[in-house]
Parts: sequence; C-alpha cells; structure tokens
Amino acid sequence: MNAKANNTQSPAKIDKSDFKAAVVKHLHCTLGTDENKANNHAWWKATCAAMQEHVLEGLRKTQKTHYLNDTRAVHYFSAEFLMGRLLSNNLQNFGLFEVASGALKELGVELTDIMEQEPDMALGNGGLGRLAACFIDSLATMELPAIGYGIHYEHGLFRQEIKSGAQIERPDSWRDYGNPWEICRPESIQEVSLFGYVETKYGENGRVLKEWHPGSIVKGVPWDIPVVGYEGKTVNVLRLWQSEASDYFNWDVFNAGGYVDAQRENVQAETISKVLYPNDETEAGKELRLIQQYFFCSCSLKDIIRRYKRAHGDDWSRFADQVVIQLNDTHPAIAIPELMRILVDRAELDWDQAWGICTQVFAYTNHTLLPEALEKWPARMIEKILPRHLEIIYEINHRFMAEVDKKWPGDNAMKAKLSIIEEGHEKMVRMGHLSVIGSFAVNGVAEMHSRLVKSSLFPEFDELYPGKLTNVTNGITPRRWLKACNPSLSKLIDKKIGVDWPKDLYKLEGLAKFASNKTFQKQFMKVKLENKELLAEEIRQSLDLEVDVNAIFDVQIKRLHEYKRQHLNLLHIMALYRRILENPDYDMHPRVFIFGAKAAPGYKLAKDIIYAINKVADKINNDPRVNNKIKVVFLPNYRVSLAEKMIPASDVSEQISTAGKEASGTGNMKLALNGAVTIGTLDGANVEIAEEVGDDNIFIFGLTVEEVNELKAKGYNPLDYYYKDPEIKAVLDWLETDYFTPGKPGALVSIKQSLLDHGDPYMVLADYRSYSDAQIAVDEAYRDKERWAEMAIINTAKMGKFTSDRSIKDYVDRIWKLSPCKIEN
Ligand code: CJB
Repeated sequence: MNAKANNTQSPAKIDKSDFKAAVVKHLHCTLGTDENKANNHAWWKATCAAMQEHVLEGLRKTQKTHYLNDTRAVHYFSAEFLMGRLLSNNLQNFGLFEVASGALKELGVELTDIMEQEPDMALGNGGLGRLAACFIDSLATMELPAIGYGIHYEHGLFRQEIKSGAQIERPDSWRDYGNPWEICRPESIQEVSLFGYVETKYGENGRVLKEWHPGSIVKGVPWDIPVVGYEGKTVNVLRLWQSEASDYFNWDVFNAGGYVDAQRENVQAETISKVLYPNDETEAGKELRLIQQYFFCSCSLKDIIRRYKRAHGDDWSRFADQVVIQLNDTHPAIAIPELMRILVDRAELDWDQAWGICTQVFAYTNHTLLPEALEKWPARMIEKILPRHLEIIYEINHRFMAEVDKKWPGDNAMKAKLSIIEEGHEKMVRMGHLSVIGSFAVNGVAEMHSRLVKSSLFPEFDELYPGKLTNVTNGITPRRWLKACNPSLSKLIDKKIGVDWPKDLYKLEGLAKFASNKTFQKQFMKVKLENKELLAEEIRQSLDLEVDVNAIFDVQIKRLHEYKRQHLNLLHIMALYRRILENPDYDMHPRVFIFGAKAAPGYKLAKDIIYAINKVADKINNDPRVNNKIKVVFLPNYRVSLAEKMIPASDVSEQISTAGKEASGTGNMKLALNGAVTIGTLDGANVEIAEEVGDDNIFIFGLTVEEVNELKAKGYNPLDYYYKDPEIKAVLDWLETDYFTPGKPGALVSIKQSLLDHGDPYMVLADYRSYSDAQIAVDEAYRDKERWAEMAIINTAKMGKFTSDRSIKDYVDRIWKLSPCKIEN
C-alpha cells in the first residue's frame, strides 16, 4: 500500500497512484472486500471513503480556524436541503475528478458508473430545498463561516413510479445501506421539550418567572454532512437533527398530578424526523409538522448557544455580533419565540433586552405569495404542543399592537390586519407576520417577487418598517449545474475563456463575442447533440422509447402545480397532434416534449395532469400518422440527479407560470446556463433572465402581472376563450372522450372542469393563444441552425448574474454583514 494513502496530504498533491491506494485500502479495511469481489456499490463506498479523508481534514481545519478566530457566522435554518449526490460534487470541488477517474480506470472501474450507485439525498421538495443546497455550496466556496441546520429525515421525498400512467408514491430510503458522508456527533446531542404546562412563579423583586413543565422530552441527535467549497479550502457543515426517545422520563410532570393526558399526547419520539412532508408550497396544518419545525429549531438554537457560550460565557451582549440566523421561509419561524424563551426564562434577560437581541439575529426569506402556502397554525395547537411559546407569541403581539396603534392611532381594522393572531372561528397564528416582526430583514427572491411582497403581501409592514423589506434574487451553483453536470460544455468553455468561470460566473460573458462565430457555434451545438444522445439513451432505458436527437428537446421540469401550468404545455401538445391529424403535411420541426414532475400525494388535479400527460404520450408516441414529428416523454422520479442529465440536453426551457405566481424559479437559470432557450411568461426571475439575454434571445408570451390583475378585476370568464377559439374548444372536448383512455371516457375530464367549471384560476386559456404563437416562433427560430446556436450561446454567456455566489454576496452585503475567513492548508 502506498504510504501516502494513510496521511492527510493536501488534495492538490494527490495523484492517481495515491488515490488508487486509498480506494483499495478502503475496499479492504472499511468494507472488508477486495478488488475481485467488489461490486459497483462497494467501489462507490470505497471511493467516497477515500474522498472523505480529505473532506474531514478540511472540516477539521475549518472548524479550528473559525473557533480560533471567533468568527461571526450565518446559520441557515431550513426544513429542507435538497442535496442530491455528493461524490461527483466533492471530487470536482477538490479538483480530484480526473485523478479519481484515472485511478479507478486503472482498477478496471468507470467512475461515472459507480457514481450512479449513490442515492440522492432528497431531503427537500423542490426549489426552496435546492436553493438551500446551492447556498451552502456558495457559502463554503466564498470561505464564509456558515452552518446549515435542518432535519435528518429518515425518508426524503417519495420515489415516484408511474403505473398505467398514474403516479404511485414509494418510500425513499436514502440511507438503507449507509451514507458515507455523514458523521454522527453524539457529543452534541440536545434535548427538546414538548407538551406539558406552564407554571407562574414570583422571583426576587416580584419578577414573574415562568416555568415550563414539559410533558415529553425528545433527544436531537446531530448528523453532520461536510459541505466542500470549490477548490476545497473551506469545508463547512450541514447539521441535521434526528429525533430519538430521551433516556429521561419526565417524572416531574407525572408526579405533579395525573398528567396522564400529557403522556398520551406524547408523540413517538422517532416519528418526528421520520419523513419529509411532500407538499410543495401548501401547508398540511399537521401537528407533527409543527413539532418537526420546533424540534429542529430548538436543537439548532441550543447548539448555537452552546458554541457561543464556549467563547463568551454568559455575556449575551455580543450574541448578535456573532450570530445571524436566516429563516428559509416561515418553516423555522418558531425559532423566534424559542430564542425569546431561552433568553427570558432561562438566561433571565429583560424582555426588551431579549427582544433587542432577537430582532438583530433573525432575517427571513419569503418564497411565495400563494395564500395557501402562507403558514398559519391554530393557536390551540401551539398551546398544546408549546404552551410557553404561545404565551410569548401573545406578548410579542401585544407589544406590536402598541406600535401599530402609535403609527395608526385607533385604527382597529389595521390592528386586525397586521396582528400575528388572526381572529375567526378558530384563532390562528400567522407565521409570516411573526417572521416579519421578529426579523431585522425580510427578502423576496426575485425583483418582481420582492416588489409584490412589498406592494401586495406586506404593504403596511413596509410602511411601518421602511427599508426592512428587500430583494435578493436567487441563484444556482455553477459548480453542480454546469461544471459537474455538463463536462463537455465545461471543457469547451475552459478552452475558450479559461478556467476561472466556476468561481466568477460573469466571466462567461467572454463567450458572447463568439456567439456568431460559425466554428464555435458548431462546437457548442455538437456538445448539445452529444448531451441529447446521452438523454436519449436514458429515455430508452427508462421507457423503452426511441427519440430523435435531431428533434427539438423541449423540457419542463419542476413540481407539478396548477400555477406552473404543465397543463398549458399539454393542451398545446394535443393541439399540435390535432393539427397533424388534420393535415399530415403540417409543417413543424420534430419535437420531443419532455416532462419531469412529482405531484404532492394529496393533490388530486396535479396527479390527474401527470396521468393525462402519460395517456396523451401513449397515444401520440404510438400513432404512425404523427410520423415522429412529436414525441412526449414523462421521465419518472424527477430528482436532482435526473435534472443533471436532462438540463444539459435541453434546447427549449418551459417557464410558463401565470405571471405573479412563481416567486423566482431556479430551473429557468439552470437550463439557460446550459444553453437552452426559454419560452416563458414575465414571471419571477424570467424577467431578469430576459433583461440579461435580451428580447431576441428569449420567447416571452402571455399576460403580464398587471394584465392578469386587470382581467381578474374585470371578471375573467374562461368560457369566452373556449367559444372564441375553436382549437381550445376542440382540445378541451377531446379530454372528455375516451380517445386517450380507451374504454375509460371521462378519465381526463377533471382538467377540463378545472378550466371551465372552476374558473381556470391560473388563466391557462387566457394565455393559450399567445403561448401557441410563441411556440411557432420557437419552431421557426430552431430551423435556422446558426441563429439558434447564437441564441443558445448568448443564453450561456449571459447567466453570470445567476450564480448563487452573487446571491450570497447580496445577502452578505445587505443582510448578514459577514467576512470571509481564510483556511490555511
Ligand atoms: N418555493 O419550493 C418552494 N416551496 C415553497 O413552499 C415556497 C416556494 C419555491 O422557492 C424557490 C426558491 O426561492 C423559488 O425559486 C420558487 O419560485 C418557489 O416556488
């Protein structure tokens, strides 16, 4: 064995033989197998273990340096982190991808094959969770002291299977055979209290003291996932909490007299971190979900305070200098009353002093305007689970109401509107209001969204707290979303403009001057074709379906939601099919429409749309009259690792949400970065993408936010469009027949009903014709090969703004006020 394999030399010095020796060592010593017996899974684990040596050394150095420098750090609280796979990412970030690939080749193993063994870490639903993952990548890359805090779900987002066209949910078991990256830290276990009652006591000077006697105590066990920055200098950590039964039984409550009920209410401790709630955007209102939120916030705050006290003892005066906590949506908003409880009840600070600290520590990101996604909890539920927190929330609100009265004296309607408590037949706690009141900064996630947060969601808060509401446009990490997922394009870019772009994405601008260069166009489109061939192979494997790589690959990948309007795409596909049936010479460039989407298990219409896409696909793909002009592909189990294969192969990016509904979108950025041209509405970050690439390099259609609002105010009637536009009528009527579902007439009718009988809430029909026209423009543009290549290149070249490094810089400058901390090798 190579002696160097045992030490922790700098990754920059690792060569093929070192890496080979380390992998073999782990095959033998960690996995108890050998080169002849090992299957791909064992090779994958041994390769991860070889990498993890460097990862952990980087982590150790980073933590030591941060400790010695007593750095201010950001703590990113998020119920979701959609990490995907880590091997390729860690290899790339340490600059060891080629070394590992060569080493494994000499051992007779393909790195890309063994990478396929890694289960996705799917501890998130979609955009919000993936954003958190991109942000911690950028934080480490920019050498900023940061910790991600979340939940160590035993089961991440469900695995989707498609049976006879319909979505079936299967449990996700990402850790069944062990996860090579995570480290359990039993030395940092925390205890979390739940249920019980509050006792009021009187201390010295008549001070009111509150004592919470919990009915139940659970253990939070931390699991650390190292987060390797690009070039491997800083290795931060993602700390995820797993719930376990506490060894400690709360006799105190039991003895206090008949609190059997409290015991009955006791949730099974292990269920808390059992499963990720699979709803994207909507709130389930389930007790267990609130417990999950409180569980991870409480563990994380105690962890932060433990670390702070190690350096500062009981001196709270510097807490807000050292700690900033970013709340990823309202899911962790319960952290605000929890910190108040710790400061007032445990540390015995005055209320005002405690509130002063809180409101300098928390910042809140809003990710949606959809009313159903704005979290509210029944006050009675909070009272039962967290009785002391409800008291604190009432006290925060009481003092806040006094502020409102000062600003708008005697205006009770204003008080009712802004109150944290929504009065009604059931009192509800508005977590959005709590978050705005308890934070020093509130941001939306794209210019347009932030404008709407100010003007329509929280206008009075904007008046009350001028400057608190701001914008930070989302971004994506170019390390994963170009360098790692599209190696051929990355190499081409390296050759053209140098290798610095993954850390300074504005450098891509250097490609713009080659956009009309014929040779570069050919090279760029050759890479696209190769990527399309790879995806075609994936489609063959997954669905046993042949697709033509010379066709336009038109891709819509995102959660299934009415506002994202996958059904608009579907209606248009059906219309094209109809045009071809009516006129076999219908002139269009062949197109493959490719979808990837999971629907929340309880979201009936979303599941119906998946079913409809699959049924329409069956029919079209098997109809010889279509003559291969259209293929429809629904790739099951859309997830990060599948996105990494679809995005590099896309020609057209579908971003077709109703204007005003998509807060930002980040898939739009990933696709454009990889040279896909967007067909989209003026919604979310599409607006900023259009500004960057210019109107000639994007296909914008549909109503603007203002037009949507005007039409709604005027009284939108989808029937007007149904009767006026024969194509719309024909397509919707088609859904009612059994044409796509032989023997089952009406199986697709719920889509028609939602559009005609239920008022078409997302104005699909109002935008249909303009979408169809934009698609004709796409078709024409694609036929001009050079023009299309130019557009694709410009899209890649102009994505500099959308690196998550820029988002993080904006957070740092405007909100977090953090400084980088260099880690010496
Ligand atoms: N978003 O993924 C979610 N879940 C929610 O509950 C609310 C919003 C998405 O967040 C992304 C990251 O900010 C946005 O890009 C996306 O528009 C939004 O829907």
